Amino acid sequence: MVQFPTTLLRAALIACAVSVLPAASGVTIETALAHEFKAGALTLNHPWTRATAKGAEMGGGFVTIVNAGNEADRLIGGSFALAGRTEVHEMTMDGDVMKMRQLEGGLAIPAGSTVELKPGSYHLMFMKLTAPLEAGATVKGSLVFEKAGEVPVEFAVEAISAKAKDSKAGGHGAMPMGGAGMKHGG
Ligand SMILES: [Cu+2]
Repeated sequence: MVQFPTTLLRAALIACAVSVLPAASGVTIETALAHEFKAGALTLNHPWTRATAKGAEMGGGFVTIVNAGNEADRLIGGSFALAGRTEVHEMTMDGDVMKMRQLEGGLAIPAGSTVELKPGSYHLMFMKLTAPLEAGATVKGSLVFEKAGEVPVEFAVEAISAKAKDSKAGGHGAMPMGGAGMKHGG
């Protein structure tokens, strides 16, 4: 009869739990909330953000950008009516630590490509929020491109628990910003 020490078993269970990787798939888009904005060859699908807890200072902005043209562009910034400042960010996992950094040169939107800004990945970072974001609301803002210029959009505010299907990490809203385990650069 073979018996595993319980500590070993427990370690194995924990290893299993943390090794569950997010499945690769697109962002869930609620049909009822689907909306899009166009600027030349660019289509901005379903800009959205997440409701925030009272006192939250930051939020994440997400959108799918389709470049149907044959010229590359770059997302270099944005704006959000309820934020003091908006930056283009990248989130990566370093082991089990989430790291975010500002993409100083912007985010490349190659010709004929689709680029997703989604939780756990590229996102707009809304800094210095001036009011809590309430689910169900829409908030005016914009995306700024190197070539297409500033494109006005409206961000749908989704539930605080809303996340892309493929993002176990959750990113903004799921975790207190700047909390333990998260390093925020810049
Ligand atoms: Cu960020």
